[in-house]
Amino acid sequence: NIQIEDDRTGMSPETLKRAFLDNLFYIQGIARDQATPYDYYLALAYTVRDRLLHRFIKTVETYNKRQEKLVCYLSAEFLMGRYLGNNMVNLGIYEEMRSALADLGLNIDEIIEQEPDPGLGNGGLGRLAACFLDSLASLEIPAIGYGIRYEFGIFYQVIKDGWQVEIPDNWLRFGNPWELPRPNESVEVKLGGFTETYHDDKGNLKTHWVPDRTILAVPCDTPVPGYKTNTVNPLRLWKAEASETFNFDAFNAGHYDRAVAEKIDAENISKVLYPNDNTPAGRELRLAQQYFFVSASLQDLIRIHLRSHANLDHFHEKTAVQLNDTHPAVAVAELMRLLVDENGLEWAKAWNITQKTLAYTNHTLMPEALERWPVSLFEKLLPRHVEIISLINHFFLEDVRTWFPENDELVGHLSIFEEWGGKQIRMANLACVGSHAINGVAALHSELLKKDTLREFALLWPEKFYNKTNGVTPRRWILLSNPQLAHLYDEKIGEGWLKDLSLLRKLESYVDDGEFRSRWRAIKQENKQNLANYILKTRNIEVDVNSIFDVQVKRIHEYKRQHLAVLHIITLYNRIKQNPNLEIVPRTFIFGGKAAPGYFMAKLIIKLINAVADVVNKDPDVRGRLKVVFLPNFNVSLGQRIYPAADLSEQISTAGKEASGTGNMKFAMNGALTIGTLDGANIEIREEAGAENFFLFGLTAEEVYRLKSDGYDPMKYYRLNRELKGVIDRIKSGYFSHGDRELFQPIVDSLLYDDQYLLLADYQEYIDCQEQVSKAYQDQEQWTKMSIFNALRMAKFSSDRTIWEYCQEIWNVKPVRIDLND
Ligand code: 26R
Repeated sequence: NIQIEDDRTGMSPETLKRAFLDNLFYIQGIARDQATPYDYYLALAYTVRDRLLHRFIKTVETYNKRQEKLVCYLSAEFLMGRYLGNNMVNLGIYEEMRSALADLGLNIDEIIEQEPDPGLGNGGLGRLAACFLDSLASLEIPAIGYGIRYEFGIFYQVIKDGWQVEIPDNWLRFGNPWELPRPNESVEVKLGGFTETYHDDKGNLKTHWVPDRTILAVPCDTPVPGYKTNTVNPLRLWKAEASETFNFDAFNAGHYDRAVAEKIDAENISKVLYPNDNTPAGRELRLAQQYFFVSASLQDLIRIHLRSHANLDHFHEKTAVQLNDTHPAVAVAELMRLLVDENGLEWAKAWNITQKTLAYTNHTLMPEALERWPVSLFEKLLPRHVEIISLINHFFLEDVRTWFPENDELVGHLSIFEEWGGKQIRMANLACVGSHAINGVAALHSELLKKDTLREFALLWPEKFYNKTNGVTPRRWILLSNPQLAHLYDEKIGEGWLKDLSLLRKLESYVDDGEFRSRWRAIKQENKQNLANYILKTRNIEVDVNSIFDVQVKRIHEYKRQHLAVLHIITLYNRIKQNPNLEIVPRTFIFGGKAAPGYFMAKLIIKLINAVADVVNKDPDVRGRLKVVFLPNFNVSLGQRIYPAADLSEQISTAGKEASGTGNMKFAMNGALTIGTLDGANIEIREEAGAENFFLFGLTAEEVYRLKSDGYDPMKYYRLNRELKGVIDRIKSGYFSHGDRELFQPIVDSLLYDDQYLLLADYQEYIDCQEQVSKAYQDQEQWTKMSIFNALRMAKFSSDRTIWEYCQEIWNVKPVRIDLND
């Protein structure tokens, strides 16, 4: 009985090598001596893809047969990062492939670097969606991710003269080997027009939507494999195209120019990701994007359901739809429309199904980030949905009035419509009313939601509120990013930790093993060296790998307080200038992150970081004790380089402002110590790591609230704190701006006269805490122990734990094992 491995499915290095060469020849159509690194990338990608497809097709087939409940994750953003390395890891063929390529004289790491970063997201929310897809497939949960196939993802950031400059991210330019377009499963999405009523054949009054345009939504599926499971779930992203019927009519009528213009209009819907994170962009096109992917996804789900059920009566028993923030909240109205207008269900029955299907995750407490759409704009695009939302609101408020008579204030807070200042639709209220579950993303955040942002809903429906503390996938954020660390774990306890991160606790006794600790330090040192090489190559700055790598990477936002870290740098700089022989523990400050293109203050903070870097890095008095580096274009791939190389993780947001944070988890898993406030998931990270292994400073959320209501005066801190005054005066003087006193004036003014994020109130405690950090770093043995405890105690922050909780408490779904021989 001879077994021959198939070239498309075989996993041995010999077969992989043959398949790779075959793809290079027959897919890329190129001879080996002509092939570029990108040809090698594509040949390798297709080799990996073949092995995915085999499992993908089996997975979909199994789901159709078994008819278990399906999770649908609706998200305007999926920040996936590169696929190639991750897919090889999850298929369990990374090492085999490395040796197959090495035989051909090729380096796998260089090939992996050829892939453009699929950056279809802004930051935390989009990356969370990507980690969730990895965990869903790894836990063998039937799931689909639904979103938009943006032609241009998050812009590419370059730094020119210290300023951020945005370059379009044309990530599809050289093709995308991972996606499978499914034009035959396209659906039509309507927009604009008006509504009219009519009587159906039974004499019932019905409403009919007459749109003024129809867009074709074409699904493109990307297979998402689980870690060492046979499950491969689809990420289904919708691409907008002009609908064929429309094209035909317009062209036939002889309006060639108009037809072309409308075709471009249609394609614009999935053209570009809005680069805003926590700052509003109330544009019509953004609402069109949201409705476009929500409508297409819900139509898809209904079609899937009706393939094997006679009607939609039990839709909610087979489908759980999660709304990733309010970006897809129009789903509440759209599902009602599809059920009532298009499928003839009664309103009450449809409403029951809708509420039981949908659940809503809130990701921000920033008031300016709560989505509101002017009714006039909504009506123009979605006239039928405004009617449906009005009806939902009418029935809802009727109930509220019977439960709480004569409480107009409560009604005002709960209403989906904001009446004053131009009528608006509050998307968070719509999401709450239409969902059976509402959750925040860290314990503190979920509490503040109930106490503050969604207080009235929590009073009304306490049983609807949950907490689901965020997590990140250890496959990408430990194994792929930090292979040396992963190897150390494998060596000591085998590979099981990647599926059950709590197994790392077994290693805790090694903190007392000097040999283990020096091995731990050697890994960190090598990671730091790799990053140092990257910094030299890309920025031409030499950094000392024995200095503290003090890192803050995340979107640039005033509430995240990158400029508080700058105040610390200038404090140290001023001390050195006063006493050039001062002994300080050397530090390398590393920053990275994008600013929303329209967010002036955030862009000025980037300029300030670079301006301070220019002065500090060049000043001979500093003599290498301080270095400041801004790494351009922070993205998933750069994160994979940075987190493993960090000694210190900066998590210094104003308490109560950062919903969770997820970078904080990636740092800690890779053995960085955190300096942080009691905000978001920092609180839980500290609980897990142990307070003695965490550098805590700053006001609590409660104290922030009280200080503000008592009347906060930042000027008081400036006047009373000489060192702080010295720092601010240094910026004011034009010292970092070639004598220009205007340039950073907006930052100085905002700190002295407003300071809504309380930098000055937290300044001294932050500086003192950083002093503690420096002291601790001087005892390398002790520091290493703290580092080890941090990394080993992060099991709670595996997204597997998070997803499992969603499955149990919100979605009510269970795993489906995929058998390839079925
Ligand atoms: C509506 C528009 C202005 C907009 C608002 C907010 C667009 C994008 C956002 C991004 C927000 C929702 C976001 O990314 N929030 C982050 O979600 C992470 C995952 O839950 C958290 O870890 C992080 O604290 C939070 O800021």
